[in-house]
Amino acid sequence: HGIFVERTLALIKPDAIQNTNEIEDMILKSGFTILQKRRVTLTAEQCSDFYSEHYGKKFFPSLVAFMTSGPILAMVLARENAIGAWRELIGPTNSTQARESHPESVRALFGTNEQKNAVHGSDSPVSAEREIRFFFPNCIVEPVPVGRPAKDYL
Ligand code: DGI
Repeated sequence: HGIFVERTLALIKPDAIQNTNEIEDMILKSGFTILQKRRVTLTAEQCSDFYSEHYGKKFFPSLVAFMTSGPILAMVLARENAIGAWRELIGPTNSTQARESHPESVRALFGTNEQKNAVHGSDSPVSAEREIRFFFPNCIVEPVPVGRPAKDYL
């Protein structure tokens, strides 16, 4: 019962890493708590593992090349309905389309096209659990009641 915080994985991709401060401001103004933060540069093998659901698609090689082209920032975000709320804030996958339909979204503001789209967000609870563990193996991912001190769920 009650209101439960949820966690999601956010990535700031290489094309938007210089906009980290503005994106973090949007995250905090939307009521998220940033529980964990880690700057990493993925190897092609790590990136292929992270995006394994897209293996074999025609854009997969360029997706991996792009995502390994520089540092990314991985964050665990917490909020009520964090997964849906972060997907809403980032907007549609294609940044060009996002500028038409969701002009205030992160992808509209900081992305370029369907590949260079500034940020990632988990699309379901199962994905969020897997993706949080991928970057933060020690992070507890079960939802916990609002009001619990942050240190209890780091
Ligand atoms: O969950 P999303 O990131 O919104 O989208 P997704 O899981 O379908 O795709 C993962 C990433 O792969 C996406 O952020 C950008 C890239 N991508 C998806 N579809 C295309 C694509 N890149 C290219 N070049 N072309 C595509 O059709």
